[in-house]
This record gives sequence, C-alpha cells and structure tokens, in this order.
Amino acid sequence: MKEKDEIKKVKKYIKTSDTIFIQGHKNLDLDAISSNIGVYYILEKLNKKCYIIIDDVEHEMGVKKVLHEIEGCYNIITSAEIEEKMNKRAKKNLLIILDTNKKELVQSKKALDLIQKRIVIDHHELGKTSIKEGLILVDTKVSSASELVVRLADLYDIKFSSYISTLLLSGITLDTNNFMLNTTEETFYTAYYLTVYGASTKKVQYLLKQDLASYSEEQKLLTNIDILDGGVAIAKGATNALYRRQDLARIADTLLFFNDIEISIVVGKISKDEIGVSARSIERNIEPLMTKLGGGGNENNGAAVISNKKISEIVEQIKKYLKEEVN
Ligand SMILES: [Mn+2]
Repeated sequence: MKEKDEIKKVKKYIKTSDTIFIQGHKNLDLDAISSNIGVYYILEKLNKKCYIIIDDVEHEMGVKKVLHEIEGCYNIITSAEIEEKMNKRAKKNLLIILDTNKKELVQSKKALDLIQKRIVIDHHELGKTSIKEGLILVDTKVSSASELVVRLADLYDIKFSSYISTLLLSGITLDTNNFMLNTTEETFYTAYYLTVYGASTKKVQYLLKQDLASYSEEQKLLTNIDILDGGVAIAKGATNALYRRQDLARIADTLLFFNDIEISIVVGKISKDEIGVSARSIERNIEPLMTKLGGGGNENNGAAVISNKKISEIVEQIKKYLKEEVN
C-alpha cells in the first residue's frame, strides 16, 4: 500500500462511503477474523457504520474464542441481513474483502452481487476467479491480511487498542507459522509495533492453541509419510477419514518443523468425493506443482482440491510432477 495513487484511492473509497461491509474467506481463521475486526476498528474511528458478514456456521477453535470474546461489541451479520442494512444510495455502500481475493472463497457471494464498490485487501496470489471489479490491493510479499491492516491504520494514524493488537499479532503468527514463513523485516517491524500497542504474546499463544482431538488426528496423519529426495515429505490421510482443509494446512506447516524437510505436502479426503492437497515449502517454489494439480498458491504456500480420484493416485501424480520438475 505504498503507491501514492493507491493510498489516495483507498482514502477516497472510504471517505465517500458511510456504510461499510467487511468479509473474509469461508472457514475463517485467525488472520481473516483479526483483519476483519482490525478494519472495523479503523472505520469506526472514522465514524463509519460497519458490519462484518459471517456465514460460517462452525468455527475453528481460535476463531470461536475470538467471536465469544467480542460478542455484542461489533455488528456481525449474515448474508440474509445485508440488504436491510444497506444505504439506500448505492454509492454510499462499500464492501471490504480481506484475506482472500477469490469470488468462490468469500463468506458471502451475495455481498459481491449487492455491492459493486469494493476494496480487496489480501496477501494471496491472484487467479482466474479473482475479484476484478474494485480496488484490488493484493501483495503476496506481505505475511498476512493482519499485517496489511496495520498499514491501513498507519494511513490514518490510528493506534490499535491492546486487544486488537493481540488479534492482529495472532493473525501474523498463524500465517507465518510462528515467524518462520513469509516473514520480512516489515513483518517483524509490524509485530514490534503491535507489541508496543500492548499485544500480549501470551494471549496469542492461547488463541492459537488447538484441542487434543484434532492433535491426535494430526499425529495419525504424520505417521503415514513418504520421504522423497530433495527433502520432500508427503503425508497421506487414511482413506476413511475426513479432514478439514485448515487441518491439512496445519499439518503441512507442522511437517516443516522437522529436520531435512524442505517441502511438505499433505493429501487427505475433505468430502465424500474430494481430496484436498495442502503444500508448504521453505525455499523451492511450490506454486507450479499446485497449478498442475488444478490449485494455486504462492512460493511457500499452496493448495488444491481434486475430485473423483484416490489419494494414492494423487500421490503418484505429485511424485511424477516433482520428478519432471527436477529433470
Ligand atoms: Mn491470511
């Protein structure tokens, strides 16, 4: 958000709007929810009427804790309530999309249909299904949506409360896997500032804690691993077990903590006929592989969803692609 023109545009978009809807990606994580709340906090200071749209029915643990803590403090609505909350004058409504830029991944597609004036603030790679209409602020070099929100606050000289600082720090901690991935000097600088504003690292730890049941599911997956040349680890889910996409992602994260593992790929069933692939990499670019599988991502981080194939078939395919890449 350094470009002068972009800054001007963001300010203009916000200045000319008075009812602002905020949404993140489906299956909210701590980066999505924290960036949503961070933006809400900024806009409230600018005297805007704000709504966070959440259609998810189930939440992962950290998000559940946050939503419980903020209950009653923020206007949180579902898609069904958007129209009645909208300003009669279309131009006065603004939609801010955080932590995703893909149409199919947003909490509320209805919001996209209803509100044409939009700002997308995200750190994921653009793709075929990216939102094109509106002000698109996507920077894949930035660790997280939470980090981008800190920059937004900076434009208005707004200082976050210690609670919001803690949330944003938890978003950064999650997306960088404890400052191990996608971390630049700017990330540390942002973390430093959030700490100065009173962010509690102890509280971040509490928010990021997972429960024992999901931990033991992860352990099972971690015992079924193929190790390939070049430090590639492929973990395979049981054929009868269903996993959530974010859990596959977390297992891929965890694998990178082990010696000599440079790339981690986790393959597991996510629905009756869909297999999810989640990949992480320290050095080597993982994106080409994920694209070949029909997914996407960036250098360190990728995912794909494949229908009507067996886990074993997909693993073979991955091995073949990896071999081709090296040769
Ligand atoms: Mn994120």
